[in-house]
Amino acid sequence: MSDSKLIDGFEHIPYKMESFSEKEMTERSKSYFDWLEERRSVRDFTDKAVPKAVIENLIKTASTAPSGAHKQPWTFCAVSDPAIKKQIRIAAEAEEKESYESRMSERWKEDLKPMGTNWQKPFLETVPWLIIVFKRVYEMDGDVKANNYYVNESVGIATGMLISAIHNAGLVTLTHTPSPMNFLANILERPKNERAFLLLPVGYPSSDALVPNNRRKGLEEMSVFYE
Ligand code: IYR
Repeated sequence: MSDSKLIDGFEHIPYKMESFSEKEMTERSKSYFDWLEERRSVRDFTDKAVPKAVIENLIKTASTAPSGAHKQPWTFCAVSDPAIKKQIRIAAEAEEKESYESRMSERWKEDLKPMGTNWQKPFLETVPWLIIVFKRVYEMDGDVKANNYYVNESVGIATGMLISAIHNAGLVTLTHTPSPMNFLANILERPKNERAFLLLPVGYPSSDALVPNNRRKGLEEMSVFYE
């Protein structure tokens, strides 16, 4: 490329993007907020199919996230195979049952009451797709382990972008955190450098889906401006 430049021997290319007037910027930032404000975590899904091409686009969007030294330390496993979904449900419910019955503190369970959640996870089988996000803790450079950087931050950001992409597609999800999650690496036969990070069921909300009447913190409760 003619206007590219070498910095320390590495190619850098000009960055161009559209910018907006302050009025447009204010309107766009407001409408983006209004739109994301509509997003809710949903636990009741239909089995209506979602095209694979949509899931591929969602995953590609997540992978646009910034990451430590651009290592992109993530692997997204997309499961539509009913037999694998069933295996995941059985294993997740076994862990969840144990957690709800003996691993979680009383206070934790009390805090979860408004969410209307329990150890049963039928949605793991109902939904057309499960996306299981794995973090890649290290890469193998020959037979030497090379640790990735800011892995939790990077994969957390990518997952956030995935969640907004799911919302943008008119679909719903839930950040499901079965604990411990190592059964996912076993079922999906992932290599040793990958650890399960989050499980996101993706599909349509059922017509009678209910969500908790949560209120979000207002700006003054969750921000401080220093001007
Ligand atoms: N892992 C359990 C429990 C759970 C924990 C929190 I913190 C939540 O916000 C919701 C659920 C589960 O997925 O049900």
